[in-house]
Amino acid sequence: MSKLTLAPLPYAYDALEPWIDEQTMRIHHDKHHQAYLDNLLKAINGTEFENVAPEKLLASLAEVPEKIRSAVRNHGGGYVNHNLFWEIMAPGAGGAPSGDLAAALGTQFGGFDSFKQKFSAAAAGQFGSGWAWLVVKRDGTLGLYGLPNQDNPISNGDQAILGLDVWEHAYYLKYQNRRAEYIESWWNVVNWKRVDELYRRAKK
Ligand code: MN3
Repeated sequence: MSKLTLAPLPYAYDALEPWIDEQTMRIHHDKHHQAYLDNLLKAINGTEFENVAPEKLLASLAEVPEKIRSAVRNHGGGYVNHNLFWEIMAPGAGGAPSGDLAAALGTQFGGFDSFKQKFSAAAAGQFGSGWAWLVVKRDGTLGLYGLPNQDNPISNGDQAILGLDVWEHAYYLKYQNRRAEYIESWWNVVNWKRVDELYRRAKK
């Protein structure tokens, strides 16, 4: 049996108000995230992969048997992606990063505002369900792109340090079809301290 569990949110359900509403956080974490975990467990329990970290499975999907590959990709991706999502947000956060990450964003994207604009555009332009990602590539440089569904950058060999969920379940209750407004609001809850930690860890 896999030992994976759903960690509680690192803050209260209403802590990200008014940017992300309590009901959305409750359903998103307790129902959607839980379902990704449940379905991942259904796929891997009783197989030789039940004690393999889902990140490791996502990093080498080709080696996962076809029978459970889609489940691992979609539900394992959903499980891993949301673990990151909760921790890169925090109440009273937002603003701009500092330190090494700020410098790298400046060099690679022409400054923080320009990075923000490009990341928002990737999130807004993701057709249908998916995520916008800021990643550290194998060579240590940053990358920015959107991916469909629950695909995680680790399947491309990249380490995600920031992700924005643009599935409708992430914003529809409060923002309905106004994805751009959700994206704009989301910047107010980005936990740059945590993103910078993930950046420095990924660079090692
Ligand atoms: Mn989601």
